[in-house]
Amino acid sequence: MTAITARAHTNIALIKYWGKKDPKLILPYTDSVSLTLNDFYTDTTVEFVDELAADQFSLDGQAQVTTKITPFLNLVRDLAGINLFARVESTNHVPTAAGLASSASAYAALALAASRAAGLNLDQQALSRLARRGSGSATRSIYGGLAIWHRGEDDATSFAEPLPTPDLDLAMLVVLVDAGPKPISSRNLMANTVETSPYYPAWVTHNQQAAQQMVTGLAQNDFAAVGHLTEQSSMQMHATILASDPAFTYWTPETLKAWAIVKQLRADGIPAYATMDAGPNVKILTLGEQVPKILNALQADFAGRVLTTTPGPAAKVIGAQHD
Ligand code: 2P0
Repeated sequence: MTAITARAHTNIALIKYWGKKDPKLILPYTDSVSLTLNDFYTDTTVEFVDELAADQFSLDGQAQVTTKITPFLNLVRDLAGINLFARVESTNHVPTAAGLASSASAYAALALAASRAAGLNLDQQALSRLARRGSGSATRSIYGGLAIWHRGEDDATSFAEPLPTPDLDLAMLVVLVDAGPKPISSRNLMANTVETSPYYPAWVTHNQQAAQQMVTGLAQNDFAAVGHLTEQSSMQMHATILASDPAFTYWTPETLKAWAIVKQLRADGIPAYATMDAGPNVKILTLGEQVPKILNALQADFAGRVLTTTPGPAAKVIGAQHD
C-alpha cells in the first residue's frame, strides 16, 4: 500500500483543556481554544504492510513500544475495513529542551497519515474527532491558527473547528525553564484533579464561560481581552491542580520569576500575557512588534533560553510513496 507522510504542528491552549468527562472517548469537561505554532511540529509516515505480524513504531529513529498507538491504529483499521499492521515512523521537530514535544502534534500527524495510508479521505472535522481519540490536545492541531474544541456530548459532537483569523499580529515566546522529564503525566494528573480538587467544578464553570468570551474577544480583535482570558485560564487551571490531593504544582521558582517579568512588562504598558501548561515552562502571548522589548526584559534571567514563534499552519500531507 501507499506510505503517507503527514506534518502537524503543536498548539498551545489559550483557554485550557483540563479534565475528561469520558476518559475512553476523551470527551472534555469544557471547550478549549488554541493557537497552532509555526516552529514546532511532528512528521509521521505510516504504511500498512502485508508482511508485518504487529505494528512497528519509531520516534526520532528509536524503536518504541506500540501500546498506545496500536489501539489508535485499530480505530483507523476499523474505519477503513482493513486488517493490516502498520509501520509508523515519527520525527519531532521540537527543540528537545522546549518541553513542547506534546502529544498534540503527534496524534494529529498520526491521524492524518494513518487515515490516508488506509485509503480514507476524512474531512478536517472527522480527522479532528479521530485525533481526539489519541490525545485531547491533538483534536485542535488539525487546524492552523486559532481553533476551538467544542466539548460536545458524545463522539460525534466533540471536535475542533477553526476560528476566523483575527486582525492581530499574534506572537508567542517560549521561556525554557526546565528540561527535565515530567514528574507526573498530564493524563494522570488531570484524572486526579477531576476526582479530588474541590475547586474543579468552579473551574469548569469559569473556563466554559471563558471559552465563549475568548471567541468574542478574538472576533473583536481585542488583544487586551484575549491576553487577560489566556492568563486567567492558565492560572485557574494551575490553582485547581494545586488544590488536588495530593497537592501538586508543575511550577518552579523560575516559572514564577518569568511570570513576574511578564507582569512587570504589562505594568510598563507592554501587552504580554503568560500561560503555562503541564510543565514549568512559560509561554508569553504578545503582538509581533513587542517581541524585541520582551526578549530584552527576559535577557538578564533567561538569556539563550527563549524561543519565538508565530501562528502555524494546519496539518497536511507532505509526501506519498507508492510501492
Ligand atoms: C491543553 N494540556 O489544553 C492542556 C493544558 C496541558 C495543559 O492538553 O490525556 O496530552 O492525551 O488528552 O492533551 C495536555 O494533555 O492529554 C493538555 P490527554 P494531553 O493543551
